This record gives sequence, C-alpha cells and structure tokens, in this order.
Amino acid sequence: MLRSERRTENNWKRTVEEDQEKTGDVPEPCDESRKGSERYLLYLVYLFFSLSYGAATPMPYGVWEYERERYLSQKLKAKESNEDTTTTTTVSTPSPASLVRMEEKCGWETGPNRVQHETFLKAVLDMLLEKAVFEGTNRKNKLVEWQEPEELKQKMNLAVREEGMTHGELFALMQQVVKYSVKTGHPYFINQLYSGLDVYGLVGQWVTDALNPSVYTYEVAPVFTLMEIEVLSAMASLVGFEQHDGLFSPGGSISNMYGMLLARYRTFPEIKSKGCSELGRLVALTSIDAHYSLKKAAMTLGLGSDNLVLVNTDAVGRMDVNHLKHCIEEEKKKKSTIIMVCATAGTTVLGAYDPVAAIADVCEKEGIWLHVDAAWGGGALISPALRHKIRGIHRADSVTWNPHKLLVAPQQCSVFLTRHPGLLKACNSASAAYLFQKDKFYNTSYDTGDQHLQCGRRADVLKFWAMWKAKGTSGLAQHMERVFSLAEEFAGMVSRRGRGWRLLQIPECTNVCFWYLPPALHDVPAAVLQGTLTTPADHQHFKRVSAVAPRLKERMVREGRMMITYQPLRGRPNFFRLVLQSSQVTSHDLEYFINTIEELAQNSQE
Ligand code: ABU
Repeated sequence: MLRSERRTENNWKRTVEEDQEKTGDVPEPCDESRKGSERYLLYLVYLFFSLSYGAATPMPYGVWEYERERYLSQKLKAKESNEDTTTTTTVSTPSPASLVRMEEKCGWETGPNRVQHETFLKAVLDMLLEKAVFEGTNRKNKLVEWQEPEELKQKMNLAVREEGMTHGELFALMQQVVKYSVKTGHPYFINQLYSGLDVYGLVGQWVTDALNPSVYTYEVAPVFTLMEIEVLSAMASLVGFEQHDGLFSPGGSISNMYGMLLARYRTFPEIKSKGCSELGRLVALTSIDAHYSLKKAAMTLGLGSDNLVLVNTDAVGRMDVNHLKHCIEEEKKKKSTIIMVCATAGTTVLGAYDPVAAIADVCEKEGIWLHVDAAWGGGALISPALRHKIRGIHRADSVTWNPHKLLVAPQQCSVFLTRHPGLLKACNSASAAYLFQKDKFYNTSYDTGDQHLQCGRRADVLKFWAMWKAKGTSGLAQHMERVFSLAEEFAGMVSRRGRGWRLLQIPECTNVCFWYLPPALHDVPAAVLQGTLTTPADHQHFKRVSAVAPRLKERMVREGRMMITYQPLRGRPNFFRLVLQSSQVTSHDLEYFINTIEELAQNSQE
C-alpha cells in the first residue's frame, strides 16, 4: 500500500483478508517489540488527534500498522483457540466494536460494503440459523407465538417512515419477524400442502437470493437456464414424456392455468392475435374435488366459471369416468367447444388420485386436451413403489407438478410440463426486441423466457436441483416412501384408537382425514358424518360435530402446540385433514398429534 493512500480500518482489515485469501492462512504479526512500542505511542497520539479533530483525521502509517498487528494477533488467537472471536465474524455475541456498527444508521446506497454491512449480515444469518432453522424445528419449542392481529400490530413497529433506522433496530425487527412467524418447518406443522425444512433446499434458496437472477435469457442466467433444462427434462422423463417442453411457474395455480391456456390455444391458435370474441362457448371439465385454481383459470381465460363443468367423484374422491363421459355428451349436445379435461393426481382435501389412464382413453377418443394436476400427488412419480398411483400420466398433454409440496422444496417451486414441444413458445411469445435479440453472439434458443407469461422470473430451480443432487433420485424416493408410510401408520392409529376417532377413508396420498369426537358425541350416527341428515336430532348433531374442529384448532394454535387444518366437504361436517410431507416426522410425532388433540379436547365444552 502506498503511504500516501488514505489509511482506514477498512483498509487494514481488507489487506489482512486479502493475505488470508491468497495464503489460506492468517499472516504472522510482526513481533519486533521496539517497533511495537513506537507504534503504540504513535497510536496514542493519533487517538488524541482524532478525538480532538474528528473521524476525518487521516490514519498515520504507523498507526495503521499497529492496528493491523493488533487485528492479526486477535485473528491468530482466535485460530489457536479454535473459535472465531474477531469483531467481523462474531455475531451471536457481538463484541463492543461490532455493536458500534450495529448502532450505525443503515445507508441509503445500494450495494454491500464489508465494514458497514458484514456484521449486520452475519448477525441476521446467525440469528436465522439459530431461531428459524434449529430452534424453529425443535419439538421442544412452540411452532407459533400466536398474537391477535391488533396485538401483533402493537408489538411490531410495522409502519414505514420518513427516517431510516440503525442496523441494530432493523436486526431487532428481523428477530420479531422470525419470532411471530409460523415455523412451517416444525414437525408439528401439518396444516397445509407444504411443510418441513430441507437444508439443501434452503441453501439453494439462499444462493438463489444472493445471486438474484431473472431467468429469461441465457446471458443473464446461464447456469440457471441450463439447470432448468436439466431438471425439467429429468421430471418429464419421470412423467414418461418422450419429448417435452416445460417451465417453472410461480405456483400450481399458474401451472394449471398454463394447461388451460395451451389447451385453448391448441383449439383456437388465432386467439393469440384475434382475441376470443368469436369463439362461442368454451368449456373445460374437472372433478368436483379439483383445486379451485381451475375455476380461477376459467375466470381468467375467458371461459367463465360457469363453464367449468364439475364431474362427480366416486366414494373416495376419484373422478367418476362414466359421469365424465356423460358430461361430455351433454356439452356436445349444447354445441359447446370442450377444450380440456383436467384430472387430479392427489386432490387437495382427500388426496384422491383420479384414474388417469381411463380418463386418457376418453380424451384420446374425443380429441380433448388432457391436463393432469399432479401439483400435490406428483411426488409419487419419483418412487418406483408409488408411481403406479398415476398410471397413464405419460398420455397427458400437460402436467402440473409442485416439488414444493410432497418433495419439500422451499416455496415456491412449481413445474408445468407438456409433451408438445414448441407449443408454449407458439402460444405465449411476444418477441420483445429489447430482450430476445436474434443477433446475439450465442445460441439464442437458450433464451427461454419468451415461452412464459412472466418477464422477470425468480430462479426456482436451484433449491430443488440442490436437493436432487444432494439426495439423488433414490434419496427423494426414500423420502416419498417414508411420508406415504407415515400416512398409513397414522390412519391405522386413528382406526384403532377407539370410539372418539373416526377415519374418513383409507388415504390414497398422505392426507389423512378424520373426525375426533369428544365423549359427548361418541354416539353420533355415521350417517351424520356422511352428511345424510333426516331428523332434527341429526341436524343438532351435525352442528355440534362441526364445532369441534374449529374449537380444537383455536386451542392448539393459541398454545403453539401443533397446526392441522379442517374443512367441511360435500355435506360432511368439519373434519381434520393431517398432511404429511416432512420425513423428519416420526411415529412418536404421530402419537403426539393424537394425544394433543385428546388433551386439548379435555375441559372443552363438549
Ligand atoms: N394448493 C394448496 C392448497 C392449500 C391447502 O389445502 O393446504
């Protein structure tokens, strides 16, 4: 370093780190004591001047060296005691020096600066590891610190203001965000169709966020573009497509909408330029238990929600193929244009797998686009022992499959696949000349963005790719088999438990649906649970059964003990739906769920 260069703490720390980076080790500090005492004196003089004349005082070279030596000794000591106690890396118990930085105001400029931000960043990362990752998934801890909305508004300083704040204050807010958020990776979070915390997925998510790519052109996202091609191709091959196109979308709802969009385009390619004013009545068919995103897609794509025809299901919630045929005939009589049938592989509530092969027969005969919504149940495809559940899926025209569900990739990770290469691009491209230039210096077929509806797009692939690389297909399959067997085990426990426990049906996927009836309701007739109400007493029973799940849910959430969802379905009173995705869940946890529900029910009104 030139002596004339302005010397700051930033500089000497950087040179130490540069040395360390080059040699892989901490450089030895100079041990010449005479030089050391001279520098110490100089340091005292410098301190005097800088305190008198302010922080702008240039650091004399000797002082700069003194500080550097002090810093090196600190680093070496830390290395010897095998614990890193330096001010820049200790974050859980910050030293006074790092606290000073935490007390500094956040800057308005974009871009990380080591001196200004390193302590803050490491403190946040360290806190996340402790509080969200390890403590947040520890069975000894609550999974939620429940607050009513008004209480939470009081506890958290949510209002954005004219003035910024210090790093310390922002850090404290981040701690509150973690504290009051639901720990969805906790083994007792069995509430929704996602749960669990996968370490490799999390790392992929963090790396994605640090790099912040937008995956539309190869030039800005080379690695992610190729990674998407690889993962989509591996998933398409598990589906059984001989050729394919595909994309990552912001969620299962949008992936399902892509299915309807391609189906509509395949029927009316001119819709792309002419719009839908002359198309007549377009209809799509799906089962009464299909995901509500199909209704939204019909609303969005100009079919209208009334023109989503709902096909009956059988006793376990699978599409009734005879009724499907009947509905198609009825629509033909009305001269409707049927653009799509959507089969579901793993319905949202019951987890039923529609008979895809039989539905494919119907669609093939009628020339109708078959979309399979395997957002939830698609994980079964990865296990040779489970993939039979979606027999015939390779005959679908398009498929939705969400790795963020049964495969536990972090939110969000949804994939849309079609066996018609080129159709996504034909349907969606708008050829923006400022983004998809054809005269670029590389093979522009790798600029995959124009087949999407989105322009800017997060790289959702890395987290799932990291998991797949880490565990291999065999590891992912073991995970799937584990959660399916847990579901079977839990269903068995419910069946054997006694009179208060009623299993709704044998699970097809990892949804286990059941009623828990407190002693006062043990004699409720089975017909009431099926929604067949004939007498006033039945109606009374129905009301009382329906009130059980919401009451127990309130208690479990307020106490932070577990989270499981409930719902009514087709005339049945509220029942619980336990969903298993995390292979961290054990048989002991299943017992915990049963015991907790019984405990919570004690002293309740029924
Ligand atoms: N597509 C997710 C639906 C939410 C749930 O039932 O968990």
